[in-house]
Amino acid sequence: MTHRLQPAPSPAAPAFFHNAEIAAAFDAIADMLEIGNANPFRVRADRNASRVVTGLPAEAAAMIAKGELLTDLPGIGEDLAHKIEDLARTGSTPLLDQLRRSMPPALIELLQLPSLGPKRVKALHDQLGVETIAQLHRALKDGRVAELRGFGPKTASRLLQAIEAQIRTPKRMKRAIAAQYAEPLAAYLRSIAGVHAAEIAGSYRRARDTVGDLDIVVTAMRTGETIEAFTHYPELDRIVASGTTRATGILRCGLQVDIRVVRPESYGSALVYFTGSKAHNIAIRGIARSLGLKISEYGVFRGRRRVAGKDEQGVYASIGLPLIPPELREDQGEIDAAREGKLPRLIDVPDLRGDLHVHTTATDGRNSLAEMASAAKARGFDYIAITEHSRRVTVAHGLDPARLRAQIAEIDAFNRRQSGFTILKGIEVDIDADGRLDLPDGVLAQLDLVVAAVHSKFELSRADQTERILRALDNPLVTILAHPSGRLIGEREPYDVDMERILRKAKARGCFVELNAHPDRLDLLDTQCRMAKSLGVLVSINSDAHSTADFDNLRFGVGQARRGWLERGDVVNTRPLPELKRLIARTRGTSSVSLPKA
Ligand code: DGT
Ligand code: CA
Ligand code: CA
Repeated sequence: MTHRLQPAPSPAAPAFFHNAEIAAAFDAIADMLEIGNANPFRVRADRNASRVVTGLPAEAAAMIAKGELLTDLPGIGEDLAHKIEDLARTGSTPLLDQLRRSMPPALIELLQLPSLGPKRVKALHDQLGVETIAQLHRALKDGRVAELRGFGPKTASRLLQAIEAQIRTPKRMKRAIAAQYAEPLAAYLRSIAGVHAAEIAGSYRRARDTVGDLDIVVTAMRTGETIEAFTHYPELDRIVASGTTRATGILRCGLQVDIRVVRPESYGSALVYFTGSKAHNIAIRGIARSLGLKISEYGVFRGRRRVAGKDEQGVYASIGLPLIPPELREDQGEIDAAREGKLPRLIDVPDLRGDLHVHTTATDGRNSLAEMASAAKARGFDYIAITEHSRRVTVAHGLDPARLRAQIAEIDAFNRRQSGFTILKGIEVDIDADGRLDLPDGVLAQLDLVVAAVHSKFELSRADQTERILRALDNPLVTILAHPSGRLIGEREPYDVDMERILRKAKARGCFVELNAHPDRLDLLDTQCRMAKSLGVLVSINSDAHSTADFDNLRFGVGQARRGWLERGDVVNTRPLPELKRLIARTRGTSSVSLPKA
């Protein structure tokens, strides 16, 4: 083990602003313009800018630094490119500064509450002087809000419930957003002189869909100097606590970081400890105790003698277990499985051969069919399915039979020109409240596969919601049930539905359920992945891509699939195209091929 004796200087990481921060700035501009009654077209332009930045193939700051022209990208003109450059460099624009000066900043937070749009926020502000959530809370409890024109007791009580729920539940960040902050921070830490390794532990490493904070384990001989270098990270807003082996700081984006620096001989045990989960840690400590050992973040000890600690493998081996993948460490049966040699061989990103849920500019996507295909091909995929929205989803300019026919012809022509890569013809057809599909069977039958999804009436009773989806799955043309729980992380709870009955129906039909990898969805839920696996239903991990950059989201879907114990054999889009085609044919009852064993 080498270690350098010179003091660890803090590497000069350039300060820049991440795409998520730029997008948030555009959203803030749009929100404030809206509260200020600006022209709706201006508001829409800024909302659109936020979406464009979110879909960029790389950090805007990095692209600018490399001299790439943002205006070469779809949807970005001169004006927007300038704004993005300002935001990437300084975190603000003149317009944003001006809006912030003219408006109390907490007003924007009010917009996040359900049933509060800009008009109502303006009314609360102008008539009751409400500028913060705390002030709104008081006004609601006093009954002042219910008396305001345009509110009423029902809205007031819904608002009160929402605020009180917000107070009870601490704020969590979506994992894909956290990744934008976590990964550059880990890279910075690894670049500090004398640092051997740095790993993001905690719920992030376990691939939970959201994270409360980041827990980072670093190994270095000179712990104090490493902590010192951390405190100079340009994106830190403030340090809350710091000592010689640990520190807690808050990043500019609001995310808390707990950092722990340990000596190399303790790295594995510190990683195990800070990866958690707490329940898993308690369980393995119990096993250690029964063997006369003690596990702590510093190592595994028999009396005063260290028996393991420098790597995770050794820590688990000391209690007679193979290494357990972080995503399984929830004390949900992984320890028994490890003991019995029955740990799953979890799916990995390179196992995917294609993507069965992709949009293009024909509806609400931002890249053409050819662009999506070449991006997929560049990732090493063998196939994608183009699955546009159907006509009822009017906000997405859904396809009617005539436009779908035109796309079918376009795809056929594309496939004739290509070899070694196939575009499958599909649709994301809307399921109506009664379980009927939004396009006639005669049209659906011309496609290679049909993805069916719920986009409305989330509030149906459990019985009705379940019946609705079961009925849709009764249609032998349906291949995949997309985003089956309907949840949007932090925005919309899963709808009330009997998922086990739905999965049993999918099993009976031989059709698949989607794990939608979009960072806002991650749907199937992890527990439902396990249920699908145990019932023998194949899962399709799909990006739901609306731009070429969105294929990167598949890794978050794979993370969630791993939390759901899924192996390569459990996931339908790991199959080579001919096998996929046989499996699809089977859902239509046109073939008697049986499911290959996982
Ligand atoms: P989060 O941050 O809410 O998304 O979830 P975690 O799992 O990252 O939890 P966090 O940040 O409170 O703690 C990180 C890890 O540290 C946790 O997964 C296990 C470990 N840990 C924290 N507190 C305790 C504890 O009281 N006992 C044990 N055994 N481990 C703990
Ligand atoms: Ca954490
Ligand atoms: Ca923590």
